[in-house]
Formats: sequence, C-alpha cells, structure tokens
Amino acid sequence: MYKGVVHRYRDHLPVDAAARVITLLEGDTPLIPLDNLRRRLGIPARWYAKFEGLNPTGSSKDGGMTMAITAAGAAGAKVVMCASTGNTSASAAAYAAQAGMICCVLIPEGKIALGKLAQAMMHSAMVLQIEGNFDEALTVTRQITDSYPVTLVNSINPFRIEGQKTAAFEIVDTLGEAPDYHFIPVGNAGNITAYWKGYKEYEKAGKSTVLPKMIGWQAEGAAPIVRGGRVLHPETVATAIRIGNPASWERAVAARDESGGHIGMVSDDQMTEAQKLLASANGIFCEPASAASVAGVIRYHAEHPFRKDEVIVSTLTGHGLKDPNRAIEISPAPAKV
Ligand code: AN7
Repeated sequence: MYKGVVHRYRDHLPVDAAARVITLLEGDTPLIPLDNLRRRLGIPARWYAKFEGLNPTGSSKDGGMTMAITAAGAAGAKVVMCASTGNTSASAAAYAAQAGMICCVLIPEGKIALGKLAQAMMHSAMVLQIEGNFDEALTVTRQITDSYPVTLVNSINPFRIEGQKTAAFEIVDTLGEAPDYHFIPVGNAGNITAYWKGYKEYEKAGKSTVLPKMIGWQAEGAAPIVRGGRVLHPETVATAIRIGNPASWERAVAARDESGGHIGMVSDDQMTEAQKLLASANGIFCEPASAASVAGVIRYHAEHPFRKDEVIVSTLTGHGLKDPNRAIEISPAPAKV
C-alpha cells in the first residue's frame, strides 16, 4: 500500500527514525500528457503536466507539509503557524489536524480564494486576517514564531523544501530521466528551489543523467525577480502568487542560473487564457496561478521553438476548485431556458 512521500523517499530525506510520520498519503501525483494542447498549439515536444492539484488538500504544499509537520512533531511542537496566500494555510491546517496540533494562519484579508479559506476553517485552524499583503503577513509570522514556542511552517522552514523536492524525484522515476525543461509558477519561490534541489540530488544519486532548465513564471503585477526589485503592492488575479518579496529569492535565481533557465512573467490575461485552454482542450482544471506554467510554455515556444525530441514538464501547483469564483467569472453564464 502507498504510504506517502516520506515513506517512499525516506532515504533521501532528513527524517528521524523514531519520528511519527504525519501523512495524508500526499504525492504520487500523475504526470499527464498534454497531447491535445500540444497539437492545438503546434508544440512538437513531449509535454506533461505534473498535476499537484491532486494532492490531499489540492496543492503542491502537501509534499512539503508532511515533512514540516512530521519534523515539528518530532521536536515536540504543539502549535504551528504560517502566513499564506491560501494553499499553505489549507495544507498546514489539515496536517496539523492529523497531528493533533494547533494551527494558526495569517492571511491577507479578502485576497485568498474561497476554497482555500473554507479548508483552513473546516480543519479548525485559527484564521487571522490582516489588512495587508502576504509579504507583510510573513513578516509578522516570523516575529511571532521567533518570540513564542510556535513552529513556522512556511517554506523558509527547510523541511518544507525537503518534502517538496520529492515531486522532482517522482517525475524522474516516472519518465526514467529528468525532463529537458521544467516550467513552474514562482510566488514565494519555495517550489522552484525544492524542485531544483530534488533534480540535483537525484542526478548525483545516479537516477538521471541530465538536469532540466528551470523556467519560472511570475505574474506581471507581482514580478519582483523579473523586475529586479521588491514590489510593494503586488496585484494579480492569481492570488496564490500575489507576492512582492519572495523569501527564497536568491535560491530561485540560483536555480535559474545554475540550470541555464529563465524566470519571466505572464499577464493575468495570459494565465486566464491558458487556464481555460487547459480545461477545455485537455480536461484538466487548475487554479489561475498554476496556469502560469502553461502560459509560460506558450510564451517560451514563441521565442525559442521546442523540438520534437525534447521533454517539457509543467507543474500545475493547485486544483481549479480552489478558486471557483474566478472560474465562473471567466466563463460564459449558464443559459436560462
Ligand atoms: C497554486 O500558500 O505562497 O513559489 O502561501 O499556491 O513555492 O511560493 C502559495 C504559492 C504557485 C507559488 N502555485 O509557489 C501560500 C503560497 C500555487 C500556490 C505558488 C503558490 P512558491
């Protein structure tokens, strides 16, 4: 029986042998061929979606959270806390519930998608909202967790990165080799950091012979890495990546540069278009921020056309049901009959 990413990749993870593993059987997410989309767009390469929206709480955060909560529990933590644009709070709340811990989440008021808020509330987290953005919420969270016996479970917690790197292992194990290109949305920049760490470790372990170019995408209104400076008032419909000062900024730049990759930006319209195209052409419903890694392929292909023998993976970080309001907003209204 499948037992989750900590069990599956224990040899590559810093887990205490005596630790009680907190898992919701995250991971083992599918790598779905995007053949319809590929043909529609005239992209000759093999193109796959790593659909992380199929995790237990519907986002890629679960792969990291099983590690963070397991490590917190092993260290005797009773209370965990995070700042969040939504998905981290949903995941932290669920894993804390499984562990019997108290979870406190700090969110930007009015700026998190409905499904994510519902999750944090249902899992009985203490939900606090601030009149401010994610970056401000993270600053406050760091101050609180520095001063009180509360464990921070944002991706600056190294166990989060350790857990999320297993998604790269899964891709290599499925394909038998690393892809040529890995496309991924960039918000707080934990995930691009984690994938790059995973790919490098697996290559070193002899599981793959190549390393992918890491191609990250920010939203135009929240693109500090692309613009080369903090964005004080980030704005985008992709609320998950409405972040102006990513905590793992340097590590994202290192992933880009070491891999010979690229970090670019896509507009809200391009993400929306990609989200709709993926849903209608390929039957996959991802959330707006996740569509950045599809919009990114379309943009990249326009400037550097992919070849037939190349392999592309786009991580779809969250499920479309996270943000039903946005989906209804961008779709034609049901006909009255
Ligand atoms: C769907 O939940 O930052 O670059 O607080 O939810 O690793 O931050 C979420 C981020 C991409 C960006 N796609 O990942 C949070 C949070 C989705 C996300 C990202 C997020 P990172």
